[in-house]
Amino acid sequence: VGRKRSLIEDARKERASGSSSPGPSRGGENFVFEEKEGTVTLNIIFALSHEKNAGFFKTGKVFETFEAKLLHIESRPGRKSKNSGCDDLEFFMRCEVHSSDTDIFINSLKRVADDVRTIPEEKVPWFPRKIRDLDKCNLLITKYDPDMDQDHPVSVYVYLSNIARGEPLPRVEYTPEEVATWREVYRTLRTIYPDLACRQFLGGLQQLERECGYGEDSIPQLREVSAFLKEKTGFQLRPVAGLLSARDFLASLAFRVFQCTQYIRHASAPMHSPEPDCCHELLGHIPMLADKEFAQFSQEIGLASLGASDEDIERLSTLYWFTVEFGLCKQNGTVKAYGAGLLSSYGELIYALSNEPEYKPFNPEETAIQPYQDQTFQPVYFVSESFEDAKIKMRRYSSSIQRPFSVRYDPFTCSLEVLDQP
Ligand code: HBI
Ligand code: NLE
Ligand code: FE
Repeated sequence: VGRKRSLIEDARKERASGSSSPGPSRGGENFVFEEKEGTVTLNIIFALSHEKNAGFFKTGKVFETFEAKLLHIESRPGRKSKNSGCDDLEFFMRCEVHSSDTDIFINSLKRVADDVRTIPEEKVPWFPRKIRDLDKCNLLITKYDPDMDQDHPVSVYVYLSNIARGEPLPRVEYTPEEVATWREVYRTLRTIYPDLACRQFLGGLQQLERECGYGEDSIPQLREVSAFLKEKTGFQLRPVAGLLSARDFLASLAFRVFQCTQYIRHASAPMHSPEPDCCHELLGHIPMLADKEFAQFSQEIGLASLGASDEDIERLSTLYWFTVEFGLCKQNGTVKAYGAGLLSSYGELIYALSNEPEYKPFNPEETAIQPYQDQTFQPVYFVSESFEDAKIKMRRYSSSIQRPFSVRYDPFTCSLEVLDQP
């Protein structure tokens, strides 16, 4: 199980190394760096106060003495200057020294500069800070071709730039055969929704039918649906050519952007598709994203994922899987579906709400490590008491994820404020 993960990570590292910017953003203890052919790379921060003006040249002398190879240098106003108005400067330097000289080199710097510290290499994975950065979050894992053998997906990378360029969402001319598939999916699902779907979903779908042209006769276009959602919960859609890496997919949720596929499943299998398609997005996700509470829940998973470790991404995407995709909840004493993967699959929706599968109460610590199935029905479903309850539990879980910073979303600028923790 799991979606072609090594591919994801390789490509991500490639991208990260292309766009990484060194910066003196995080402090730490003296840090031993990777050793290569007798040299080590150090990231050093030190301060020079006003009185120590000549200090800069003295530090240069230390670099010269130890034959330190300077790789990068930056300066910024130091901490003291902010409080006392005196103009000290803080320097960030990245350099290579002989491994055996490391300690004496740092000690020599300490004699001529203040607050000498070494800091670890940037270990936080890159993440988008502004909504237009999402143009870099298009790491495609599989481009789905419904006519192709399921076992042989093609891997490609596609970089769309809709957000940055403000391009309108592309319209798709669906063939009569494709519309016929949509009709069949819509018609069969519509008959079982009233019994099996949660209240919020039914409300959303009714609104879409009234206000957004939802119905069995045509496949709704992303442009209209996106405008509808924007008014309801601020979510907007952007087109994507297939399955994205979990990191990129979750990151877009932080900005209330939902990445949507536009192709449709093969006519021969209208009741279940292992990969997302427009039936899944339009019928499964969109009605739920029109609910305020649920929209908030989705965004919060996205915010928790930003800059998280690979292990945390894995757990968050499992949580996303068992809630947003395959979640069940209690309503008026009965169990209903709210997961999009269920609400877009006639086969699995019936199965999930039959007596066959195992149910477990939703509990993030446990749910996060449950193995999941992405080619056929789930072996187990997690039942939430309510969205409110799921949100509170999820918040508690997210706050336990260790990150050396915290993020806050600014809805006015659609960007993140990233706060270094004291
Ligand atoms: N990409 N386009 C697309 N749609 C998804 O639903 C999706 C994805 N990539 C990853 C993913 N889902 C899962 O890993 C989630 O659990 C995050
Ligand atoms: N199994 C779902 C469906 O048939 O619509 C799609 C799941 C996508 C994660
Ligand atoms: Fe989905």
